[in-house]
Amino acid sequence: MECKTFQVLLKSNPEGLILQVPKKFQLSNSKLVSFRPESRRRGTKWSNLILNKSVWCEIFFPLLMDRDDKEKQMTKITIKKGDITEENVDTIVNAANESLFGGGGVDGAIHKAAGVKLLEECRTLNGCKTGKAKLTKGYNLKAKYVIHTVGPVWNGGNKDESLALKNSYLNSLILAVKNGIKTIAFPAISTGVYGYPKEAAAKIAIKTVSDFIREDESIDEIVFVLFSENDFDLYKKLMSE
Ligand code: AR6
Repeated sequence: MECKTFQVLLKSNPEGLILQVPKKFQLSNSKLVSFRPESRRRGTKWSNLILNKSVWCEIFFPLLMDRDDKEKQMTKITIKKGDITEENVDTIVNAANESLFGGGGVDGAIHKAAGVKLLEECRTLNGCKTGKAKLTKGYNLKAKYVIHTVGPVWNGGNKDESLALKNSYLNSLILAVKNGIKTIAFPAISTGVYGYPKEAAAKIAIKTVSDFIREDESIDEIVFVLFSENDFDLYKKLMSE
């Protein structure tokens, strides 16, 4: 008989003992066949089942049913080479400046494609601090919304630029979730006019997004839209590591 082992974790709480199994599986019944202490593996999503044992366990494959439907609901991260203004997603993210009054680069392209109404709405927002994010409608864009975030200006790396860049991605994702957004496209924030080194910025972008979707599965798809072939190749390389 084919046998596969999975880590499960038991936790004590006032209701009894909670068995956590990787989220893609559910137990078809609760027969546990052997027990083994293990350290918790990073990067696995867990779901809870109430059981009456208090140790790590191995479970035979026939006792598990693959939850294909659940798996499909997990957030997908994709990369694409192209112009973010063309993206057919719920929201695109703009790499803006603190005034939110438009500018060059992706900001200029987004304002041009969305039309003057975007600038009118941006004028009502009182700007946006570095690392924060604000939401507007998308107007003439395919995207229903634009999330405007302000990445850090690169200043040599000793001015908390990495934290500010992480916050730009994180606050954009938090705002997206608050607004029920299911699909979101990001440009490579801060890596143009603001001069953030591309590889360091890409690592922060990928890590922040990956960490976020481990905790929150409500977004269906996150797309990194890279404007140049080089940026696309860089993300491709980092995503495969
Ligand atoms: N689609 C996708 N990515 C793009 C597009 C596009 N249409 N156009 C440029 N990029 P930047 P920053 C890429 O300079 O560094 C503005 O003036 C570009 O190749 O747009 O955060 C704002 O008003 C680069 O990889 O944004 C601010 O003042 C990335 O988008 C300042 O620039 C970001 O480059 C913000 O600078």
